[in-house]
Amino acid sequence: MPIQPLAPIPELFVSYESAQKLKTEAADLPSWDMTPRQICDLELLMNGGFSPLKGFLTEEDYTSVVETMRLADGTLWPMPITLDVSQNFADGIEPGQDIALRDQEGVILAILSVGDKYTPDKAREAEMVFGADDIAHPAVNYLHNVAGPVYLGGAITGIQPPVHYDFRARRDTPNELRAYFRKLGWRRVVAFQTRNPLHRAHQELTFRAAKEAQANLLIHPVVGMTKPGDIDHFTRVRCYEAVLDQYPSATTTMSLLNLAMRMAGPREAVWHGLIRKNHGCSHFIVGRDHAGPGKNSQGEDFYGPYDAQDLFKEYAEEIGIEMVPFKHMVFVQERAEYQPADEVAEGSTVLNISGTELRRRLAEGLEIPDWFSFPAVVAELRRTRPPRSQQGFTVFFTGLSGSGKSTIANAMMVKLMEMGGRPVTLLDGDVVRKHLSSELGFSKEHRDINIRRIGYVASEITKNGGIAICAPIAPYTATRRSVREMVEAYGAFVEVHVATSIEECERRDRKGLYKLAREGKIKEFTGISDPYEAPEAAELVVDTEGMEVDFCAQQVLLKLESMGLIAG
Ligand code: PPS
Repeated sequence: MPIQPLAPIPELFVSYESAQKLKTEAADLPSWDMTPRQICDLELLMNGGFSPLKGFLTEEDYTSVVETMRLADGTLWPMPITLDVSQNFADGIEPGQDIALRDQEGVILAILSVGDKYTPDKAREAEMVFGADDIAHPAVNYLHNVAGPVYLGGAITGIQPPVHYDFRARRDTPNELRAYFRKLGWRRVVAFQTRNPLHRAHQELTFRAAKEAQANLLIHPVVGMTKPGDIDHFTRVRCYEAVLDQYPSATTTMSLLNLAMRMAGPREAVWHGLIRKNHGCSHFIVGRDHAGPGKNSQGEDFYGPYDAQDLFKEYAEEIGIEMVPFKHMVFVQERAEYQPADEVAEGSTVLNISGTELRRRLAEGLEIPDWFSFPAVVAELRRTRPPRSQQGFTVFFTGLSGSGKSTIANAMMVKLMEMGGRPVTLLDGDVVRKHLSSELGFSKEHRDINIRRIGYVASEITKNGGIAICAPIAPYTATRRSVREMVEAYGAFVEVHVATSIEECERRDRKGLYKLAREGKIKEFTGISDPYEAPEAAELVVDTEGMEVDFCAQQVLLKLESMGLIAG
């Protein structure tokens, strides 16, 4: 059957003149400053990447998507695209009203005609969409700890796309890609989705897929939001550019997709298929553990390695795009080539470097063999990820007041300065409260703001190659986790639980605060009248009872050495 030439896909933008007019009028509307994830979603809503969606999901569509993977009218759509807002903002908004959606600099990107506002059942959303209400899943964590409590649904009127200053020439809307394919006469196009640098296994897989599908190849990496801890998109795009000449330019192209991934495995694969269909592709590669989020809090995989392929297969016809399934590709030494794991002849020597192993080799400055990757890619990765002993990192002490955090942290700072090499900053609880958080008290909300500020400063120090030593109480697991994520985007995060018991802290009572807390003269005092959630997976636990400060600081130093953060 001949394949129809690609027609343009509907976008949600109004004409330039209308947009100018709307922009002026929108100045009087209530406005919502969108989060980075919402901006990604809005871009794909407006440019047709999320077609047939016309806006953020209303409650009826949301419930239907969560429960059945379909919009209320029955159309297949597996991912809830929702506009989450704060309770405070939602309280001032009524259905029927228009609101201006702005980027983080305040530029108006779109108008939302609010259809309804609703409070979602987030636990249910987590179970149904991500398979478990477990915050080890990055999207479930986002849902509970980042996203606002109320969703606004309604149609979008697009004014302008979000502005990107990076890699502009490599970003294409669905219609730009469709026009490109039309112009080149590409009727069959197989898309390769990725959030990682391309190594030789990926090249082999994409070549094979293009051959199997008798199609042209679109390398379509995600540059919106990916899994926390992934290699940043700037580095990745430089890596992609470094290997593009390994592909025949007459049959292959690369374009960047500003998608905010959810790591939802099977549902995500179906969603990715719909998005690629909208971008004019006829085929889509689904490999092993597509959009996998890693391990759950029991240490098991959230999804089976081929669950995504199974679900895709079930819906392929409706998605309107053909799946090119792939098994895990491995290097077969005797043949000096990559093969799908299930095609390898018995008795062959199979070589493989996992993502974790690659990170280890980069972190330790070890060899990365040519059979695994391209020298240009490795050079680019090494530029961004120098060995750990040259990277910035954060040591985050947490524990009760009077547990000895500050004393150990001070000792650590001096020892690290004695070693030299990297600048060291101490963000002690008391110091931070004086210089960064003087207006804050000790409510949960204020403690969270305080810790996030510390996390932000520590992540900047880490990014710039320094050592940040933090020593706040930081009593909440979720907040410590979000600080960890902020820092791990740039370097190691070493959580040290100073596990001195409440009895011992109270016995010492070096500042006399426990006495005041017992007398009720200090309210919300951690360990007495306010909670302390002890870390369950800290890199190190130190108990100061009966221990010299010097010994405790040594334990931390040894930990840093064993993690490769300081040279042995
Ligand atoms: S938090 O929860 O992480 O924001 O607390 P933090 O900023 O580390 O607290 C700094 C010091 O404030 C003193 N202090 C209190 N601690 C706990 N609860 C209450 N209500 C309180 N009020 C004052 C306390 O001395 C903390 O210092 P450290 O160094 O931990 O003893």
